[in-house]
Amino acid sequence: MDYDFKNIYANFCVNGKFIDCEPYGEGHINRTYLLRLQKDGEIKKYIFQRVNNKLFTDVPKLMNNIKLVTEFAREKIQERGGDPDRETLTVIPAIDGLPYWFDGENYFRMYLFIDGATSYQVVEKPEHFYESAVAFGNFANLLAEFDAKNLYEPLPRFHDTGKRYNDFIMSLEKDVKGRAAGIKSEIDFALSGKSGVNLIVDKLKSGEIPTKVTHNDTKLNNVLIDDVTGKGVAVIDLDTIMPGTICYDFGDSIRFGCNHSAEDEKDLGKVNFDINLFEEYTKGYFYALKSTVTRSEAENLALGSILMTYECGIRFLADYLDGDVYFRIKREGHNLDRARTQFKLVSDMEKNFSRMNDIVLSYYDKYSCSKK
Ligand code: ADP
Ligand code: GN1
Ligand code: MG
Repeated sequence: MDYDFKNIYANFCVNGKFIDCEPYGEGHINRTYLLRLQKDGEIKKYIFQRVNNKLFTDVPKLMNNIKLVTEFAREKIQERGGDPDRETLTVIPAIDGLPYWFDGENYFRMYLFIDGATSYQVVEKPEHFYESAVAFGNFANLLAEFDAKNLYEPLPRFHDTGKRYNDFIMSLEKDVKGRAAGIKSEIDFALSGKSGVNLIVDKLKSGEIPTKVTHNDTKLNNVLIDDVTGKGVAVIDLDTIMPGTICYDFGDSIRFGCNHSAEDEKDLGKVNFDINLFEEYTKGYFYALKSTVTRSEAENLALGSILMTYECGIRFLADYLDGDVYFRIKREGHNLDRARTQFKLVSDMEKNFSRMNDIVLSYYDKYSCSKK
């Protein structure tokens, strides 16, 4: 046990006898645990997290964002007759009323555990991927009605691929661990992407692509899929909700889900972009978003997929060069393995680019008629 959970959880508005608190899930950023308490003969489960306050430098403001978004979502879910305890995150307040507990060094937060649903690390059934697209699409619809003016921006320029490229160059120049010499082909691949890095950011700046409130971390393991119905239950991991573009949200889901291997697969022979899964996701996303997708967004969804995958690859590679200080690793070379899978997927997507665009535009045409 990493922390004195028995004492820390007592600072939250929950009651019950402590059973255990074990590491949970596969997130790369926060420390996540499943806390189990016993009350009246029943087991109560909670997600207990230590928020990464090296990255999120103002956790109180971050938690205020999450409170605002989840309270907004709760109301909508209730209006629709849904179950808000299951369909969105429920923040458990601390005894002082705040949505987190600060012990003088670390910030902790607690959510109701959403039971009977799974967070997948790889697409096991195309239907799950389709349903994840519907869930993220519905979430985007929900955020469209959310008043963004009180939203704090926790990680500015999070998906500014040009900035990510410059950060990569800095890591390469510093080469603090002396690792650059051993990864020449990966570095060359990263450098070869330079000309494309601003393609979407520039269109966002000019207004050609609309800025919307987006999730920004839409990988499959950030949506919970119901174990019985196979439908998306809840979109989770709300740390990065900020202004952005759906081209990035769509693209990040494609990056993670459109292949049959894990993000850190070592055998690149197993890493292949699957155009059929791409179509499944596109179908689900347009089904949920319908005519709210603009032509300029549709024209950039395939490009967003390549850019998100490339961006994630250069972030993993930069972190490998930096000595693995950002993404949590479980083995030597873990971030290098992750970068390699992303670069393999980028190459595959480039070969499929025109088919990807055709698929997106066919669904755009199908749903855009409701605009007329
Ligand atoms: P990170 O930012 O580190 O990715 P997440 O908030 O995504 O952290 O949590 C990590 C994992 O914990 C998720 O991928 C999911 O498996 C699980 N998880 C998080 N919140 C809940 C919840 N409320 N109910 C059930 N599982 C959850
Ligand atoms: C991180 O927190 P998690 O594991 O859901 C990262 C994303 C990356 C992703 C790669 C705040 O997501 O940007 O795309 O790893 N989150 C942050 O798997 O940096
Ligand atoms: Mg996560």
